[in-house]
Amino acid sequence: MARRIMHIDLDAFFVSVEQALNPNLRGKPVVVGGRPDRRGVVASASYEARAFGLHAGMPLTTACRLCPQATFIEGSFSRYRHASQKFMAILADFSPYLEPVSLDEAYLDATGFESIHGSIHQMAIAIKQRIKDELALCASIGIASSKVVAKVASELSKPDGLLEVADGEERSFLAPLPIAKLPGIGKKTERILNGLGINTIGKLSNMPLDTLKSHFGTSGEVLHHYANGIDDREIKLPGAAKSISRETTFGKDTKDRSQLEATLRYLSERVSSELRQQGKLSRCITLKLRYADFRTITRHHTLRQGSNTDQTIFDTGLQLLKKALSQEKQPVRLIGIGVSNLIEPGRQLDMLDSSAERLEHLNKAIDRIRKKYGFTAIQTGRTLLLKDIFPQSGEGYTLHTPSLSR
Ligand code: TTP
Ligand code: MG
Repeated sequence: MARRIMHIDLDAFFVSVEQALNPNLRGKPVVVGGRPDRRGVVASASYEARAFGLHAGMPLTTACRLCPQATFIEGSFSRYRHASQKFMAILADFSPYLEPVSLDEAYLDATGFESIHGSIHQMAIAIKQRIKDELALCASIGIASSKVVAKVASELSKPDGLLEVADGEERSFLAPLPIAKLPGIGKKTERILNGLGINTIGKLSNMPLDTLKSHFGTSGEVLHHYANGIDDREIKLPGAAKSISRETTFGKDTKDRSQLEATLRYLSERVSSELRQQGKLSRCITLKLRYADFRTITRHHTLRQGSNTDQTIFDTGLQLLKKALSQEKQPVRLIGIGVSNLIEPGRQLDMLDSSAERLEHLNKAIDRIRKKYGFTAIQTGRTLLLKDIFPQSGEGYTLHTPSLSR
């Protein structure tokens, strides 16, 4: 039986919460983002404001020029978080297979729920009605056999929409749409595809896989599948790791750079291997150091693009380590590295950097060998040094490497 996946997204979320609280604002051009005479951008624009060309990300000064009669509101994140919690609670009443994606967006697996509501379409109507009755907000819902098609459908149906794509109709539904409607196609990919004469999802779906791969590497394969309405991604229930980290306490406090760097390398490889096992990329790398006097510091770096390679995670950690050591002369008692802000690879199809792709292949090969022969079967020049520092026991080092936060 084909899956029935729903993508639910609230319309003009921040603005709609303000309109729900203040009926005078309903049906009018409203912008949340800040005062128009201040620096800043539009976070959310009502559909009445969008008619004047306003959209998220537009500088407020431009928004004010295009639509001076709009009401500009600073906004309050706690109000939006509160509304979001209520929204997710309503969805959870309908199916336990719920994956919140952002404050106002979620996937829900409704497969097999026809018998309860008459049809999945009826179920979606009931969800929209409860959101309207209890929150005075409007949701748009797409229903399809996969996440990607459901998301395109909900976006297309906005505002106050409901669009179901029947099983088997995925390709023909997507075909006439401009490529920018396909999740994961950013400005850069769009430009390259347009340069190749590809402007619709249908044309993209007919492009030979090899050609796509030659332009976009492994992301080309994802593009090919999405354009053909193929997407096996499951609904991911919350509770999966939000961060992964490893740390180790030295037997004896140390200032030895090579020992610190070798240990950091080892811990980075452990963390990135776990990331790859979970099929995730990380955008935030954190270094943790505890000094001899027990003072503990953490230093973060945010990557422009997500990564799960040993090299990127180690290199980033190393930069943070070098900086920290230049500022503090005490010996180190504990070193740790962590990754957070975890994302799925599908969300960064714009990864066009072939060196990043080569690293990904290399790391996958290393994982395969390690799975077969043990983690320390492969070592880099840096971690080899640990052999002299830590006695080896069986297959792995006797490093104390607890997972800190899960
Ligand atoms: P979206 O769902 O992208 O936008 P929206 O709900 O305002 O409008 P619609 O879904 O009808 O197209 O984002 C949800 C909220 O996230 C949005 O109300 C405000 C916030 N947001 C920002 O703060 N900055 C942004 O650039 C975007 C896109 C959204
Ligand atoms: Mg929205």
